[in-house]
Amino acid sequence: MNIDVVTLFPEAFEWFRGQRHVVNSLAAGSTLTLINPRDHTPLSGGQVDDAPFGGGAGMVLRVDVIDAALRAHYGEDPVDLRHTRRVIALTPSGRLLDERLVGELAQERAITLLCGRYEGFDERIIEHFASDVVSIGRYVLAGGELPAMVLADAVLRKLPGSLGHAASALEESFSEALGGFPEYPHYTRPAAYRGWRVPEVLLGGHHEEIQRWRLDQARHRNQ
Ligand code: 6GU
Repeated sequence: MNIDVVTLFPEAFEWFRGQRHVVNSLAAGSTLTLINPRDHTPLSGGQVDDAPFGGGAGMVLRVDVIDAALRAHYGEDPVDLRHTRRVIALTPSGRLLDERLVGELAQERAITLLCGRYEGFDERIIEHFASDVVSIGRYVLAGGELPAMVLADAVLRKLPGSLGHAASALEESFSEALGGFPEYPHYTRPAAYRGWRVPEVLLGGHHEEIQRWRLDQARHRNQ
């Protein structure tokens, strides 16, 4: 999968790029490309945003700047871009990111994530360049960078080669068998700590019983 991120803060992704499953995904052929609108702005002084028409606090990302950045990177009118790849604007009021949307995006060959900053995007960016508008939760963050990393993290770990073959195959079956989430409780050594004992069934080595117990726990947790 090719993930392009349009962000005024590409350096924010350095940590993310070093995460094991991201490194694995990139080694397996995925790409993570950062596009900084400031590098492409037609305005002087690196300007990318402006005061909102009608007044109000904060600054708004300009549509001409995002147009120029997308056009420079893709070599086509960004109005057409969304017909060949998902162009996802990240804003707090968008469609909530959930496992289903993650699964949907993991099927794509290429996606572009638009990170807003300040008060957000000029609405024409969303209207004319975006195919999707996505939010990671009903709260407001200072920008779309963390949401972009959350989305990319969730999508990349779905791809083969990200978690290592065994782990991902295992996870897949858990996910289906447990109705969407590998959400049973986990325990490791010591088997008893301060009198807190690990459930006996997990210590017995009876795989069917363990599987039944986990399924039961997962069901109860998801209610
Ligand atoms: Cl996608 N952006 C911002 N700025 N805040 C958010 C969000 C996105 N999702 C939840 N809060």
